[in-house]
Amino acid sequence: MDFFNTIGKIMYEGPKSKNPLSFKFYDAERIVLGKTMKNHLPFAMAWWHNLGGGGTDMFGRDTADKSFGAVPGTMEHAHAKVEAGFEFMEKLGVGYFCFHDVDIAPETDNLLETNRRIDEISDHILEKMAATGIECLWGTANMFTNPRYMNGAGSSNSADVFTFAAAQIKKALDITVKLDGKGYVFWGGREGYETLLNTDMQFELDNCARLMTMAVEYGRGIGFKGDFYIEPKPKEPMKHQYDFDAATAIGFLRRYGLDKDFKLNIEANHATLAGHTFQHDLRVAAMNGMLGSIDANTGDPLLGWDTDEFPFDVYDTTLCMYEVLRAGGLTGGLNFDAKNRRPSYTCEDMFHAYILGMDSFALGLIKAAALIEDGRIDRFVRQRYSSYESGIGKKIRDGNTSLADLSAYAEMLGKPELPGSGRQEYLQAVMNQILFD
Ligand code: XUL
Ligand code: CO
Repeated sequence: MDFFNTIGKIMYEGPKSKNPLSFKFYDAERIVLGKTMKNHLPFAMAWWHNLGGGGTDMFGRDTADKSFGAVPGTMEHAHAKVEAGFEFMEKLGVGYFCFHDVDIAPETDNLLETNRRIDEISDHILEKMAATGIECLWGTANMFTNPRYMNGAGSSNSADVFTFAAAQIKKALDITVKLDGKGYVFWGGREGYETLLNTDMQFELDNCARLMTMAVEYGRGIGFKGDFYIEPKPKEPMKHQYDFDAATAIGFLRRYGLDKDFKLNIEANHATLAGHTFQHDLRVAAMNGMLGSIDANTGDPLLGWDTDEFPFDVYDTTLCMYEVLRAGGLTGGLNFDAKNRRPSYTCEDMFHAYILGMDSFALGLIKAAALIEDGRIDRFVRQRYSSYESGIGKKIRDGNTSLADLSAYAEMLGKPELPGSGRQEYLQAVMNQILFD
C-alpha cells in the first residue's frame, strides 16, 4: 500500500530550486572532507513522533491523522505504521530508524501478550529492512508512559515496578539485537524526583546503575556489540532528573563502572533545557570520548520546555557538525527526535519537516567543513594557549613544577601581562563570513 501517494522520491535539486519537495543542500553522494554526505549524516526517523504523534497537547487533541487506514491501537494499525514508515524513509533517503518497544506494538496489560505483539511487528520490520536496506539505529524501552512508572523505573520505590522495567529492557534488547541496532538508549524521563522529602537519592541512583549493569550483562550475553547510551535531560517530566546533562551522566557512568559500555546520546533541546548550548554538551561528550549519537532537534528560546522542533538554525547545525567532525564522526547517527508543529498537520508537512532537518544538517556540515578548512578559528584557539608551549607554561603542562616554583617565578615577574584579547567579535564575524559568503 502506498500511504503517501501524492509524494514521489525526494531528490536533490540544489539551492536555487523552489520545489518544496526537494533537497536544496542534502546531496547524499556529495563528498565533504573525503566522505559522502550520507556517511557524515546517518539520519534516522523517530518512530514515535513521525508515525505516532498526532499533535495532542495539554489543551487539545490530535490535529494530524496518523491512522494510516487502520484503527489506532490495533495490530492492523501497528502493521500499517511499518509500511508507512518504510515508504516515508525510502522516499526521503533516510537510512535508519529508532524505536521504543511501545511505539512498534500497542502495549496490553499482559506482558506475555505485549511481547508476542512486539515479536510479530518486529518480524514485519525485519522483512522491510531486508527489502529496503534501511537499518535500525537504536532501540529503547518506554519506561515513562505507563502509570506504573510514575516514580521512575530503575529509581522507583517499588521493587515490582523495577522488575517490569527489567522485563521491558530485556525484551527491547532482544528486539534491538534481532534488528541489528547499532545502539541501545536509556532516557531516564522519570528517573528523578519531585521532592527530596520522600526520596532516598543515593538508593535510587544505585538502583538505576544496577538496572544498567544488568542490561549490559544481558545485552553482551546475547551478542549486542553496539553502544549503550544515556540520553541526558535535566527535567520534564520530573522536576529533577538524574541524567541532568552530559557532565553529570559521565560522572554517574564512571562512578558505577559503566563508562566502557556506554556513550551519550546528546539531544539539542535537552542541552538547552539544562542551561547549556547544544555545542557545549557535544563538546563535553566528545572530550570524554563519549559522543555516540545525537537526537537532532531544537527548542524555542522563548519557551522553557521540550518543544522538539525540527532543526533549522544553521548556526546550531554548523556548530554541531563542527564538534562532530572534530570528534572524528559519530558511531551512532542523527535521529530526528522532532515533531511537526500542531498546525502543520498534513502528510506533506511530514516531508517538509524532514527536508528542513536534513537540509539544515547538510548545510551545517558544508559550513563546518569550511570553518575547519579555513582554519582561522582553530589557529586562533591554538595561539590563545601558546604561552603553554614553552618556558614556564610548558613546565606547568608537563607537570614539572610546583606551587613554590611558580610563586618564585611570579615574584620575579612582579606583574603578568594581560592574557591577550579573546577576539570574540572578530571570530563571530569570521563565522558569519563563512556562513554567508
Ligand atoms: C524525550 C526524549 C525521548 C528519548 C527516547 O524528551 O527525547 O524520546 O529520545 O526515549
Ligand atoms: Co530524545
